[in-house]
Amino acid sequence: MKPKQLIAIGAIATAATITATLVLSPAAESHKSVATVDPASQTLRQLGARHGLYLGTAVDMAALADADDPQYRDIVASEFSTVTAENVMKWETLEPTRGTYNWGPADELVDFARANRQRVRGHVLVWQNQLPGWLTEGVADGTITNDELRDLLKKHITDVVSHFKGKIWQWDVVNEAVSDPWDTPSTIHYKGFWAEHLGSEYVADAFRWARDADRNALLFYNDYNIEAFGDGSATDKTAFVYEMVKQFRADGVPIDGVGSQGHLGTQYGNYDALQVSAALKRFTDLKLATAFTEVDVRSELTDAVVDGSSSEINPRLQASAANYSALLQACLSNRHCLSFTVWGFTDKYSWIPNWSDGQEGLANIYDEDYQPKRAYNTMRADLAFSGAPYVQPRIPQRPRR
Ligand code: 9MR
Repeated sequence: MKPKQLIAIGAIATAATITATLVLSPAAESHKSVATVDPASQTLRQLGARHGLYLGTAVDMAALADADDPQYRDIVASEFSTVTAENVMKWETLEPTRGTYNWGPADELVDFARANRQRVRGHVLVWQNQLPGWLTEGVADGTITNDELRDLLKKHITDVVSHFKGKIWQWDVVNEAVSDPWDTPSTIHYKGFWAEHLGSEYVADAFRWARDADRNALLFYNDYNIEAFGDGSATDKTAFVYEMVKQFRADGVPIDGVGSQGHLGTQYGNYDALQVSAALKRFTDLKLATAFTEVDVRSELTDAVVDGSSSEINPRLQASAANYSALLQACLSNRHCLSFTVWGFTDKYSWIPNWSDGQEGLANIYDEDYQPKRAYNTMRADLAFSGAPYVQPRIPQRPRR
């Protein structure tokens, strides 16, 4: 690629960063034709900017505020161009007491992002987990009827989206609304608190209410285990989500994108970039954007791993890196894949050990001491050595509807 063309791409994204960070190789200097980057000197966000791709992380606000752990804050600021609140934009945190909002921690993240020229993914407006006790208890004891519940959901979406209006790039409007093949029945269905009380129509309503409150934020449906299509049968979760959003498009429901979380485990084998890119293409052929929203790739912590056996640990780190790479390459292959967010960057604060009772871990791209792992370097290599014609810069505008 000629230096001139690279500068043109820089004009679309962040010209200053890109032109400043490109390094001409000695060969290019003599032939004036090829420009390469030195990935060893580039951060994820710098390398992503070459493609107009935003690299993100979920942020643990307690870690960000911890004065004894400045490295956490430094890495969030230097490596990433978009941030997601890991927990502080969830309903239980935002409205712990009915009618009294606690915006503080979420506002802090938005301010941090602004100071560091980062975009914010809003997570999450509607989910069956991390709901405030007053809401779930009120429904359980009958003091909140289903009609009132619907009104409360509308109010919640309206209040939250209005509060952050103009500050959120992408909202996860509805999260994890559909079941998994291991649930009963195994045929995929709408699951959880909201579907049980309001029926499946709440999903489309949530998008309409969010759009009414902020016409510029991109509105996403977000879920896990939708990285690739299965056999298209009634147990294929990706196919179910695809049909759902296709219907939304046909009905004029204001949805802009599908977030594929990317919570993977090395014990389940490796995805390859082509099958993941095929899935992204099917979604973007519906004129929807996509994003990877919560990527981490965990491993089983056998006794040997815990004891530090490198012959047990290394294959896990390699498999983890290969999965990060498959998702990132797929995202690079599709110009409507707008961002690639990891669900925390360091094993130090990962949700995995808690969730798995200490059975799984090693899921992130830095270890507990902030040493970058193979996955981090693999991601940088993917970003550094990818280019046209298969890798296209993102389109900066909103997707057409
Ligand atoms: O990482 C989050 C963890 O700290 C919380 O305890 C947990 C509660 O359910 O939620 C985690 O984040 C989830 C995200 O909001 C939605 N997708 C799955 C994530 C991992 O559970």
